[in-house]
Amino acid sequence: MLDIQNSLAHPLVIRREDYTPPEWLVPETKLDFDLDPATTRVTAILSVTRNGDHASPLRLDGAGQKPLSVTVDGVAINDWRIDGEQLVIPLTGAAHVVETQVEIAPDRNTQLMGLYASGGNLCTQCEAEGFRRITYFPDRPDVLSVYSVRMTADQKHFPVLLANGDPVEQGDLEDGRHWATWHDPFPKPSYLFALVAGDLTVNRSSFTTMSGREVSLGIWVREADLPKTDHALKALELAMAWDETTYGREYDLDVFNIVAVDDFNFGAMENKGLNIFNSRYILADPDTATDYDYDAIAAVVAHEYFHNWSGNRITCRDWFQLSLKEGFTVYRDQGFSADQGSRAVRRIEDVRGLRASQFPEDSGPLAHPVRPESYQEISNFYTATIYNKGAELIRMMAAILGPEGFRAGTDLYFDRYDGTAATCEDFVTSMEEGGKVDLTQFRLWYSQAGTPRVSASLSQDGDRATLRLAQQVPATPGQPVKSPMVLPLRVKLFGAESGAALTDERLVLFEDTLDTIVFEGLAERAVLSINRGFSAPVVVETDRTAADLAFLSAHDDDPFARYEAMQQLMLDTLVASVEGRTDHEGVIAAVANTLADAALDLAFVAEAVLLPSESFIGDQMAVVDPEAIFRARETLRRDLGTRLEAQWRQAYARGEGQPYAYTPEGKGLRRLRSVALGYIAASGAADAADLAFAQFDSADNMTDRMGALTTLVSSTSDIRTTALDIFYSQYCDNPLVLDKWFQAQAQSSRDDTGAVVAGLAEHADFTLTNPNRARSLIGAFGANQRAFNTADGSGYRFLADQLIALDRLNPQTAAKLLPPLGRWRRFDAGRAELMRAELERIVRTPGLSKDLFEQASKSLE
Ligand code: 0A1
Ligand code: ZN
Repeated sequence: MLDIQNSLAHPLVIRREDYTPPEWLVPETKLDFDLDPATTRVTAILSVTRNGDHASPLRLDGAGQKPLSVTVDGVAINDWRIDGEQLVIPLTGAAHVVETQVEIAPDRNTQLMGLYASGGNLCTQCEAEGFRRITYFPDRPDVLSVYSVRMTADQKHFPVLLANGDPVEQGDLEDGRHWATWHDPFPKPSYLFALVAGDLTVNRSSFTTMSGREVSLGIWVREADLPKTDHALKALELAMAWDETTYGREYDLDVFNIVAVDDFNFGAMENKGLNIFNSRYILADPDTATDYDYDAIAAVVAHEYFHNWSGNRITCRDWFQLSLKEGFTVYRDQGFSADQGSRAVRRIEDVRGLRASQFPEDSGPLAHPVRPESYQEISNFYTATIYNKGAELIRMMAAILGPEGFRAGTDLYFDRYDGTAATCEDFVTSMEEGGKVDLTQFRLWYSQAGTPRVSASLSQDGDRATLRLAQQVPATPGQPVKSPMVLPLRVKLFGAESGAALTDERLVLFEDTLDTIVFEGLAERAVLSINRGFSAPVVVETDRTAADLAFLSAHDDDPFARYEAMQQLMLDTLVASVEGRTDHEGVIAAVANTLADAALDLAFVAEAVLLPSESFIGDQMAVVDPEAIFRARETLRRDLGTRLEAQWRQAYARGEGQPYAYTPEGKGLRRLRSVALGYIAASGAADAADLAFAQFDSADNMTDRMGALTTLVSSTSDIRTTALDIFYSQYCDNPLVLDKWFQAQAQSSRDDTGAVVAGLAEHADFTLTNPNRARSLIGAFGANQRAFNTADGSGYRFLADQLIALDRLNPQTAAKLLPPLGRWRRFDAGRAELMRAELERIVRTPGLSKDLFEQASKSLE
C-alpha cells in the first residue's frame, strides 16, 4: 500500500497531450542580483506580452523564494497572490512591464538547483526547473527571452562575475563591492540562464571561426587547479572545429566561458556562453586523472559545446521533447569522440554503456519511451533512455538516410528551426524532407518503450541461404501491446572455410514481425554476421554455434562485430556454466587467438578479452542468482588466467617501462596491461599481488595506479590495505581522486564489501552533500551486483537508509541512485520481498521529495 499522505502530496502528473502554448511571452528580461551567500536579493524586470486572445492573469513560477515587492508598469501593486508556488498578477493590457523583488539564500541551497554556493563561490543550475528558485518567471522552455544581467558582490570574495552572453561593463563601488553587467543577444529559455561569482582564475585561448570571427575562450577554476585545465581547453578547440566541418555549425558569441565547480548534480550544463561543469569533467593531469577521465572530459566538453546549436539555438518546446536536444547531442559527441581515436573501441564503449544502463531501464519498472507521455518530476527523466537510446535513434536515421541525406536533413533542421523551441516531430520531419525518405513507421521508436528482440536464423541449401528474422517488442509499464518497429540491421556473410566475405554488407530494413532474406551464389557454407556496428539497439538471438562465434571473433572484418561475437560466445558459456554445464575451451581458444593477433589495436584487444559484467549476465537469466553468476565468472576468469598465463604476462610486459603519453598507442598499452594484470591475479599466481603492488607503487600516472589498485582491492592479500592507505594519504586533499578511493572499494569483489561500504559511509571524508562523493560510494555499491544483493538484505537496507538521508538534502541525486532497488522482479522471492520492503519504507517516509517518491512508487508497481 502506498502512503496516502505522500500520494496526496504528489498527485500531479504532467502529460504531453496537455501541452498548450504559453499565455504570456517575455521578450525581454532584466535581472539585478545583489549577491551574498546568506541573502541574495533578485530584482527582475520582465516585459511581458499577452499571447493570443484570452483574459488570464500572468502566472509566474516560483519555488522557495521570499517575495518582497511587485510593480506593474512602474506602480507598486498589492493585488498579486501566491497560488501554490506561483505568483499570480492580474493584468489588463496586451503588454506590460512587471518588476518583482525576492530574497533567496544560496548557502542553504543543498539541492544544488537555482543559485547555490559551492566551495565558497556562487553558481547556478537552472535546467530543468531551477530558474523558478531564483526569481518568479514562466519557467518553461518555450518562453524565450533576451536577458541582461547586472551583478553586485563583495570584491574580495567574488572578484570574478560572469553571466551568459558577452560582458558589457563593470565597475567598483565604495563599500568594497563591485558590479558587472552582461548581455546575451540570443533569446533563450530560462533553463539556460547562468551566473557565477567567485574567486577564480582563467586559462584562456582563442578560436577563429570559419567565417573569421575571433572568439575568446576561458576555463575558470580555483587558482590551484589551473594547471589541470589544458586538456579541457584543447578539447573545446577541437570540438569547435569539428562542429564546423561535420555539421557546418559556427559559434555565435564573442566569448565562450566554462566554469568548474565541485558540487554539481550532473556532468555539466550548456548555459548559453557560460557552461558550468562538474569539476570531474574539467580537471585532469596524468597524476590524478585516468585515460578514461581524459576521454570523458573531451566528450563532455564537446557535448556541452555542441548544445549551442542542438539545444540552445534550437531548444525544446516542452520537456517531453528532451531527447530532441539530448539524443542528438549525445550522437554528435559520440561522433566527435570516434573521430579523435579508434572508432571501433569508441563504439564498443558506447554499446557497453547502453547495455549497462539503458537496457535494464528499458526492461524494468522505470521503462519509458524516448519521448515520454507523462512525468511527475522532470529531473527523473534525464535518463539513459532519453540520452543514449535517443542517440541510437539518431544513429539509425543517419544509417537509413546515408551520410549525404543525413547532412541535408540536419542542415534543414538547423536552418528551419533556428531560434525556436521545437519538437522531436520537427526533427523527424526534417530528416524525411532532407533525406527524402518516409519515416512514418520509424516514429514508433519515439513512442514505444522496451528493447526489441530479434531472432535470426540462417539456413543454407547449396549456394542459396535464407535468413529468417522475427521481432518482438516486449510489454513495458503502460504499454502492454506493441507494433513491429523499423530495425536497420547491417548484415554480411562470411565463408566458413575460407574466412572470406561472401557478400557485401547489406542494410536490411526489417519492418515486420517476420521477414526472410535470400542470398544467392554462395560458394561455401556461410556464417552470419548481423547487427554489425550495433546498427540497431536491439537484442539479437541467433542459432550460431560456439564454433561460428569463435570463427567470427577471428575473421569478421567489422571490429565491432568481432567483439560482439566474442561477447556472445562468452555470454553463452557463462550462462551455461551458471546452469551447471561448464565448458571453457571455446572461450579460451578465442581469447588466445585474439591475444596472438598482431594486427589488432591493443585497446581493441583489451576490450575484446574482457568478460561481460555480472549484471549483464544477470540480464540474460530468468532469475538472477548473483552468487552463481559471480562464481561462474570467477571460474572462467581463473581458467583464462591459468591457461593463458604466459600470454597475459607477455601482454603485461609490453606496457612495462613505457613513459606516460596520452596517445592512442599509450592508452591501448595501459588498458591491455590492466586487463592482463587482472587475469594474472585471477590465475592465482603467487606473485600477482606483489606485481600489482609494484605497479601501484611505481606508476607515473593515475591509469596504471588505479589499474593496480582495482586488482588489489579485490584480492585477499593484506597488501591491499597498505595500497589503500598510501593512496589515501597521498590524495586525501584531492576530492576527485578521493572519490576513486571510495569507488574502488565499493566495486570490490571481496566477500566483505558490504561491511566495508557501510564502514566507509561513516568515514570522516564521506558526505552526502557532495553528489560526486555520494555517487562514488552509494552508486558504485548499488551497481556491484553480488555485494549489493546479499541474501540477508543488508545491502538493500543500507541503500534505503542512505537514500532517505540524501533525499532531505538533494532529492535529484537521491532519486538517481534508486534504480538498483527497482530490480526486485528479476530476483528470487526472498530477495524480491526484502527489496520491496525497503521501497515501501522509502515511499512511506514523511516529507519525501516528489523525485524520490516518483521513482520508488513506480518501482513498486
Ligand atoms: N543538459 C545537461 C544535463 C543537465 C541536466 C540537469 C542538470 O541539473 C541538475 C544539470 C545538467 C547535459 O545534457 O549536459
Ligand atoms: Zn546534454
